[in-house]
Amino acid sequence: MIKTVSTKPYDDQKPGTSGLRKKVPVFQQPNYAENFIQSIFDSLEGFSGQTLVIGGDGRYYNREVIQIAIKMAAANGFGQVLVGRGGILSTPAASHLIRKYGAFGGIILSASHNPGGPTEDFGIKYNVGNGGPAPEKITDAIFARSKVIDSYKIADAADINIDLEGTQTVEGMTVTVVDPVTDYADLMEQLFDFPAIRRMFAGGFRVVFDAMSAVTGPYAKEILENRLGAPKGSVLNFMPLPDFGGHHPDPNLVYARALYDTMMADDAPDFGAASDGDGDRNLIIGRGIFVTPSDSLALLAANAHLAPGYSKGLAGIARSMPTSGAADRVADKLGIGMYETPTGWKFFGNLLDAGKVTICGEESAGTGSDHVREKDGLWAVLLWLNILAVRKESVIDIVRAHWATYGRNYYSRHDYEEVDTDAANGLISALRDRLADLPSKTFGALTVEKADDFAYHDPVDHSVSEHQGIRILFAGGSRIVFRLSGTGTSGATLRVYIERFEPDTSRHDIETQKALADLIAVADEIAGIKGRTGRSAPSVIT
Ligand code: VG1
Ligand code: CO
Repeated sequence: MIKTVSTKPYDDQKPGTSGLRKKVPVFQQPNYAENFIQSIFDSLEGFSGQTLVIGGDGRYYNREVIQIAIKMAAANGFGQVLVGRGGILSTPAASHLIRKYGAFGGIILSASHNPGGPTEDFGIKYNVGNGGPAPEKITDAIFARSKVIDSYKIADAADINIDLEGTQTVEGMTVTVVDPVTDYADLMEQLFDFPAIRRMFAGGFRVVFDAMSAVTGPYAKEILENRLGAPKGSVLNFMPLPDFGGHHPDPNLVYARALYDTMMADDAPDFGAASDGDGDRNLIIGRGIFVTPSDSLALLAANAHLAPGYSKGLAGIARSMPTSGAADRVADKLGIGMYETPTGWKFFGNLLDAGKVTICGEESAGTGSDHVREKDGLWAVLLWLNILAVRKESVIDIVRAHWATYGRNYYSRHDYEEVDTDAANGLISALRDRLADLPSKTFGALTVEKADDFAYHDPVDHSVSEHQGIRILFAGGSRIVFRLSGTGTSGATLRVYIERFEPDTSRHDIETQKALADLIAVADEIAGIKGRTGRSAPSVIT
């Protein structure tokens, strides 16, 4: 039986950089998840009889919302739901399933790199038929709908057994429970030279992958250990846990500190990597060297042709605006297009669909390609391994050679988390007010060349996205970017992105924070970070 349930709207269901993210107790309010899911369906057209992919990163509340989403899909007229066994699908695997099975779209339940648990974070994101996050036009429509919604539809049916592979039926709709790993692992096998990586492992190359008790565990076990023959135990923390073992599943130098320490030790393995809660981010550390995500994007783009899936070369590269310009230098040398987009993977979709770019990346540890429409943590790890297997050099040697060829973009991001929302908004609007008089001002040895509030003009659908971050560009190529996070769930997070280009090879060995010290000081001078936020230091430096 299909029930129509009356409901009252909530006013805070605005999707952020990557879907709607809130604390679990917020999602547990009466009809909160139902309202948002119905608002998604009400903003779409033409899905009757079509397929919807549903899965999540296994965090607390995942299984409950999966049941709701399946029953609501049935009541709203979908013909089939594909769901990962146990409700598990990494974000890139969900993207792949949507594409592979020609689904109408997908609902991904995740708050990505945010912690999980009864009082931590949960999230719902809608992906469209190309497998990528819904563009702003749709997320704006969902938000508008959520503010006026007065009823939702749901099948009054027993729970679906999501742990049993195979087919069940709910109100005439087919529910197919699939293995979450197989299709994705098969795709990786098509893109990369598995025999070469297997030989490298057999030759004693040592890899360690930290799944951070999040969704990539089963994927990494299957691909690295089972299919590629890495020794058992190469994948750490491989059981997805609803609270990620109490850890913060964000693969950066703060939350993946143990991996970093392992990789800096004398007897370090050859290659270390980690992924985040939903499997779309990657951390790459070679023995004795952390590779910044911005450098990793540039290095992967420069070497991608060594992997079978990219042997024809790249059509172009895209990066989010705050990501360093290292990849631009590679695009320049390859003579291919370079695109600068706002933060968030949804802005890459059109460029990928139009065939303008092959590889995309963000400074926040996201890299990916046209194989899916999400960033993809394990994909980046496997591309790195493929490159290492072909070049037979160490990570550190490859990185140094890259800097020698292209120059080094020193880069760091300083995050001030959970600051007062008014203070954060005040800081940004004060910067905005000063944009006109900053050019040609000097700060020590630095002269401002240009200052603006980044706006993106999509070259494919010509949509415009404004207010995507304050950029202060200095003569000589140094840069400071200020923006507020769109993924947090309490207070505001100020992100300050700092970059300096160094062409001189003899100056490629400076400790990053030292190399950027003058810019870090200027960032505070221009924005008044300490004065406005009351913080004397960032909460996280990546
Ligand atoms: C952050 C990152 C951004 C990334 C987004 C989603 O957004 O800066 O680059 O795309 O998270 O990543 P924000 O608005 O907080 O800066 V995750 O791994 O959801 O999927
Ligand atoms: Co993520």
